[in-house]
Amino acid sequence: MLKTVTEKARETAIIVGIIRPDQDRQVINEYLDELELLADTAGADVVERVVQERQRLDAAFLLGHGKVEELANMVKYLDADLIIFDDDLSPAQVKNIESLCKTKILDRSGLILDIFAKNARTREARTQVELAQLNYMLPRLTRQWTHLSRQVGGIGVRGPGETQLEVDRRLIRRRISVLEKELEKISKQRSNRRKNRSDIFKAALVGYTNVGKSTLLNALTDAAVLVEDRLFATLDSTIRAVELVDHRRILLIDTVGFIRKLPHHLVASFQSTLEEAVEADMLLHVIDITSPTFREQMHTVDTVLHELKIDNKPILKVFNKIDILDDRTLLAEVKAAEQPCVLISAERGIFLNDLREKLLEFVQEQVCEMTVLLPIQATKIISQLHDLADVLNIQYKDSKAVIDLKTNAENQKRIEQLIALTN
Ligand SMILES: Nc1nc2c(ncn2[C@@H]2O[C@H](COP(=O)(O)OP(=O)(O)OP(=O)(O)O)[C@@H](O)[C@H]2O)c(=O)[nH]1
Ligand SMILES: [Mg+2]
Repeated sequence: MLKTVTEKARETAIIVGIIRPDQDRQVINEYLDELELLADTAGADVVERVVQERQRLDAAFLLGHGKVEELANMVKYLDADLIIFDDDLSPAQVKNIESLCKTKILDRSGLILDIFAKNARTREARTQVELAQLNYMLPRLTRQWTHLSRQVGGIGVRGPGETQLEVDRRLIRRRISVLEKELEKISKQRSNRRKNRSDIFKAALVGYTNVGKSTLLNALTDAAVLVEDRLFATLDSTIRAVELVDHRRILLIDTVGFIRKLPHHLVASFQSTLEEAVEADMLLHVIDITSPTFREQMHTVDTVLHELKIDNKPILKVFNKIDILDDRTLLAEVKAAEQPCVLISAERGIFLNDLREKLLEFVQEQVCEMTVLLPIQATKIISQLHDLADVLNIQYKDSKAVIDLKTNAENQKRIEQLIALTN
């Protein structure tokens, strides 16, 4: 039967999960719920879910050979456009399953990359996604990509005695290095912009995808950031000023969301967007308390923060969406176990003042004023102080420089170390 164009715009997918001996079926089903949401975001409707219990993963097919044959029949029967695996597939597994099932095969990482590519709007986001995609593609390059050099214009790109595959690899590597240089440039521009606002306190919104980070930014500021019940609506960082209860203004930064099994290349490429979080004075870890897997989501976020080496910053946990929470006992439980935290609804504007007050406490604790005494000759250290703090005043007395500074707790430690060097 012919499909109409609108029907064809969305693809149909079968999703596949594996239960290892140490895992339970319910957890795998929650992973598959999330995979289904990812598929939906990418533009595919899931028509079948396949779960297999396995002692160990098959090197050639991931699943048992019989199960893959079953999948092949299912593809025919359901006219599926693709099969998506929750587990990572090796390039060989993709090839083997593809040749048996005669349809597109994707794993979770590939799917996430696809969504990122679809949602990337700015030059920076696009560059980052393309870089991640090429890094993902490189080891998976097989004959199917051999059209690449023709696209670029075959003449002049083919070296003597090279196979098509080698040419493609070389083209990709060359493109990767162009993109890396481009990102370096963007990152420098960003860091210059950041220097201009270095004296203002900054808090970054971090958290699992779809928990309400952008909704919270919109609720606290006049930002009109896109909010969607889709994964990875935000790929760029947006910065806005927020007024606290004492009318002090701080900056709030919206960032890209995290997810379980975030592809490694993606985290690396998004370093430049996430630099805003790296430079922040504190983090607001936003959590969707209504998600059945919110504890695991928190753990995923902690792991990524650790990878980015920013888990040492002060963190305020913000439990969101309490307006639709059925299990009210959870509120007391979380309050007792997860301090410092606030429980809010960003969408309904519930308890946002609690959040503003808590933020102020963090700011007051973080912003410290200090006076340091240095020998006048220590000009190098004095100039370094300008990078680490706001220099409020310098006076020279008895061959000493007396310097009043305003800084944050982290830089205060560094300044103390610098001063210790002069003694
Ligand atoms: N009921 C309820 N829904 C909320 C609340 N906050 C956000 N949402 C909904 O949650 C969904 C995701 O919100 P976003 O603000 O886009 O989430 P995000 O964390 O920025 O997501 P990404 O940028 O995609 O990672 C949207 O459908 C919002 O309307 C809340 O307090 N209560
Ligand atoms: Mg967002």
